[in-house]
Amino acid sequence: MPEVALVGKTNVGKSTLFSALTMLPVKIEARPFTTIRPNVGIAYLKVKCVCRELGVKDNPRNSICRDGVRYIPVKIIDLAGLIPGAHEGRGLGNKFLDEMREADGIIHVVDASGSTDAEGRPCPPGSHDPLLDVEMIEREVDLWIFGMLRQDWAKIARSVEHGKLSVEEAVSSRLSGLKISIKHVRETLEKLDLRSKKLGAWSEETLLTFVKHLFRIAKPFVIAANKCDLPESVNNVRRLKEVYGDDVVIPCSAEAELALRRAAEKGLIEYTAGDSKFKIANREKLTREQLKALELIKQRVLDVWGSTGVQEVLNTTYFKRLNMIPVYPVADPDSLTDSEGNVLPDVYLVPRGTTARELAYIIHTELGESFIYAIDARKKVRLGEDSVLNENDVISIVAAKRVKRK
Ligand SMILES: Nc1nc2c(ncn2[C@@H]2O[C@H](COP(=O)(O)OP(=O)(O)O)[C@@H](O)[C@H]2O)c(=O)[nH]1
Ligand SMILES: [Mg+2]
Repeated sequence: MPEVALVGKTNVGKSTLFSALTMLPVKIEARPFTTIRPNVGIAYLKVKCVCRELGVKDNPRNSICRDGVRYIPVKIIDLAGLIPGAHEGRGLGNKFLDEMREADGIIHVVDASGSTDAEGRPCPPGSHDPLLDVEMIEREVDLWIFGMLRQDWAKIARSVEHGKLSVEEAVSSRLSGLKISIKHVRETLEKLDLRSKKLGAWSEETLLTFVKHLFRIAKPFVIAANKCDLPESVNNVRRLKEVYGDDVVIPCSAEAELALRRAAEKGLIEYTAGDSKFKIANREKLTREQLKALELIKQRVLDVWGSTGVQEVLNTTYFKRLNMIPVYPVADPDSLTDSEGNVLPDVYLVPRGTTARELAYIIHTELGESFIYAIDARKKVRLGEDSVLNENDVISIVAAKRVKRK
């Protein structure tokens, strides 16, 4: 399952965001995916399902479909708060960095209202600059990886010079626990024009620059500009966007989202994650305080920002930053079912650019190995192994071996 990590300073709202994201987005009878550990849970991407367009009633197995909306589970980890010096093991530094290893992408949570100081202590809104926090976290992570590589650099350089390994192989194998691949290393070397330079001749500065770029390529991040319900956040969201861009900075209010999901769960309001409004379902059941709190969420969050931003944080991470697309593998291209008759059972997130054969490999190694061709179930045409898949493709793989889905 894809995995994303919440990183940030203490008290910026990581746990609140984690709670909001791991609440079920819709009511269902049996919860198919449960919390794994207290700080590891399941969150849901929200996409338009292909069921309505194809005129079928689906029975999802690896995801949930409600009212034509597909909810795709992803693993989410709430990491311990990071503080300056973490890369040297200060605070929970090492545990933190260890838990981040597996993540495909990172949600960097900052307190956009500026009401927590550099060490994560509460301070008056507007008195701390959240841009400094983004820089602090980036520095800690960069120095940590830098430390790992520098320690072994002479050894890595030798194995390349003796022709045992390519640069990509040597560097990525040292960082393999971090899900940093040969492709990521190659892209970074090319970007920085470092191909022709002998590893033994790299300065420490070159190595640090390399690490910075490598990490950003291997682990794309979004900045969740949290506490946007506080007016002091408006200016900071603008400043963050100026530096990191509109596709990276997503204003959000984790507290508002959590309150709305809880009220919806109790049947007090009608609301689904990502909506721009909610409807009061049962005014008599709400206390005066609850009504006031809901009114404030409307005025300070929904009317100002268009939504709480929480669903957008997750969707942006996968669809804009990690550049994933949803595709729907089926066994039978006519009935759109798996071998047990479930209609549109699965949705897979794959990197944009994935080919038909690569999808077969993702589903099952044997399916990839014995791949003959694929069928685009919508157009009823054959696809060769190198055909690049499109968003929302419904694909049936024809292979020499029949394999059961994982
Ligand atoms: N105003 C406001 N406060 C928030 C928001 N999200 C979290 N908080 C508050 O910030 C404090 C720290 O939250 P927490 O989730 O424990 O932060 P963590 O240390 O990063 O996990 C708590 O008092 C939360 O109620 C938000 O969206 N708006
Ligand atoms: Mg926390």
